[in-house]
Amino acid sequence: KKGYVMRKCCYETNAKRTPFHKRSWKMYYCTLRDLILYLHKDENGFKKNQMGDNLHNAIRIHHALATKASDYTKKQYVFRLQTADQAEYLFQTSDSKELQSWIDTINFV
Ligand code: I3P
Repeated sequence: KKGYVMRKCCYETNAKRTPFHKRSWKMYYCTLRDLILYLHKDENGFKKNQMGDNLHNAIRIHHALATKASDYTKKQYVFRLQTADQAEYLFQTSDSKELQSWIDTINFV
């Protein structure tokens, strides 16, 4: 699965709260491959990096959980991603269909 999403970091590894200057929403072209979610600047970044570098902007989703962020009311179509190493992110998708599709893809991959 691939597509544009907005992402906000909430907690880093080991449930450490993301500092204020790193908590803003940013747009990424997001792709999922081999249990890793890659966050590219745009589609060209994806084409350049598809061989698998850019690891600092990659989220391992093995034993991760995606759930609708119904408690987050500032934006629509947002899901929360909790990783095995206790990082946490919010992702905003474009509509309810995309929201469910990302959640299912991450949870049932
Ligand atoms: C953050 C930015 C985020 C906001 C976050 C701010 O500031 O405004 O949009 O999250 O609030 O810290 P900056 O751009 O200076 O990094 P919301 O959109 O969810 O409000 P937070 O610290 O309460 O997460």
